[in-house]
Amino acid sequence: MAIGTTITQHILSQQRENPEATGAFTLLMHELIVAAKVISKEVNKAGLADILGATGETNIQDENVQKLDVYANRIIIERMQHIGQLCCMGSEEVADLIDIPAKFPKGNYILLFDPLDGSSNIDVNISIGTIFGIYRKKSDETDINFLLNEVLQPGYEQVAAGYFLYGSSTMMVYTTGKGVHGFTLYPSVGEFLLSHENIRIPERGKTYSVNESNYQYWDDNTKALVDYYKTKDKKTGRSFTSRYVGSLVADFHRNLLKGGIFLYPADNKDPKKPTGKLRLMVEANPLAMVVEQAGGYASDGKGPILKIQPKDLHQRVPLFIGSKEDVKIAERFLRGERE
Ligand code: AHM
Ligand code: MG
Repeated sequence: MAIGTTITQHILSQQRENPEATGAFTLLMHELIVAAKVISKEVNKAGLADILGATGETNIQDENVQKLDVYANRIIIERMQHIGQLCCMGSEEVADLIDIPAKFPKGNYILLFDPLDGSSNIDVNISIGTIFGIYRKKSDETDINFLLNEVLQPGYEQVAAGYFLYGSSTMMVYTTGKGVHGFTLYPSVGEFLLSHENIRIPERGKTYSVNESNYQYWDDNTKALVDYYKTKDKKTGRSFTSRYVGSLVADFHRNLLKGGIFLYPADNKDPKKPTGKLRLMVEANPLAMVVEQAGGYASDGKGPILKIQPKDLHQRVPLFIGSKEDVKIAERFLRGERE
C-alpha cells in the first residue's frame, strides 16, 4: 500500500479481502478511531487546563478537569455504545461488563479496552495509550447478565487488536490477523496515515524492560533471568540495555520496533496480586495478538498468553512479551533452566 494511505482505506481494503464482511467491523473501527482522536486532543492539552482556567481564557467544562483516564473511558463508551455493532464492552476502569443502552441496537462484537494505559505517566508528559481487543460473540445471547461467558474467550479468538499511542506523535498500531500496521496521526489533516507497513519485530533484541525495584519480591528463577540480562558476555556477545518508562503500551511499542523483551513477572509484593499487575483481557491479550502477528511471542512464563482460558474480566497475568527468542529464553529461565 502506498504511504499516505489512510487508516480507513486500509481497513476497507482488508474488508474487501473477506467476501463475507458486512462492513460492521469497519464501522466499529471508524468510531473507535474517532474516540482516540478526541482522547489524543485532550491528552495534548493536559496541563493546560489549569493555566487556561486561571486566566479565564476558556470556559472550562466539568469534563476538562476530569481525570484523563476517567475522561477517556467515558469518551470510548459514549462513542461506541450507539453504533449498533457491539453487544457489550469491558473496560479496565469498570468492574462489570458494560451493557448497550436499550435505545441503541446491539451487534455481535465485543470491545475490551484499557482506556488510558500508563496512568502514572498522565501528569508528567510521558507517552500513554489506549489498548483494545475485539471479539465476536458466538451465541444468540443478548442479555448482559449472561454475556460474561461470551466475553471470557482466549486471546487467540480476537478478531482484531491494537493500540493508540499518545506520544511525541499519536500513532495507531493494529492487526486483524493479517500482519501489523502502524499509522501516524497528521494533526493538520486529522487523519491517521500509514507510516509503518507490515511491522516485524526482530527475532532477538538488546533491550529488557522491567520494573527492577520489584527484584526482592521475585522468585529465584525470575531473579536469575534479570541477572542474565545484566551480565555482559563477550563470548556470546550478550549485551542488554535497560529501558522502562512505566507505560506498558509505550515500552511495548519501542520493543516492537527495535526488538527486546518487556516483562512484568509474578511477585509476592501484594498477596492479592500474586500473578503480577497486568490484566489479561485488556492489556496482555491485545498486545500478544499484535506481537505474534509481527513475528514475536507473548508468554505468562509457562506458555502462550493467547491460549489462556480467562476466568475473570479483570484477571491478572505475569507477562513476558517481545522478540520471540528473548521470550523463549525467559520461559526456559522460569522453568529453572539456565543459558
Ligand atoms: P494502568 O493500566 O493503571 O496504567 O497500569 C498498568 C501500568 C502499565 O502501563 C505499566 O507497564 C505498569 O502499570 C507499570 O507498573 P509499575 O509502576 O509497577 O512499574
Ligand atoms: Mg493499563
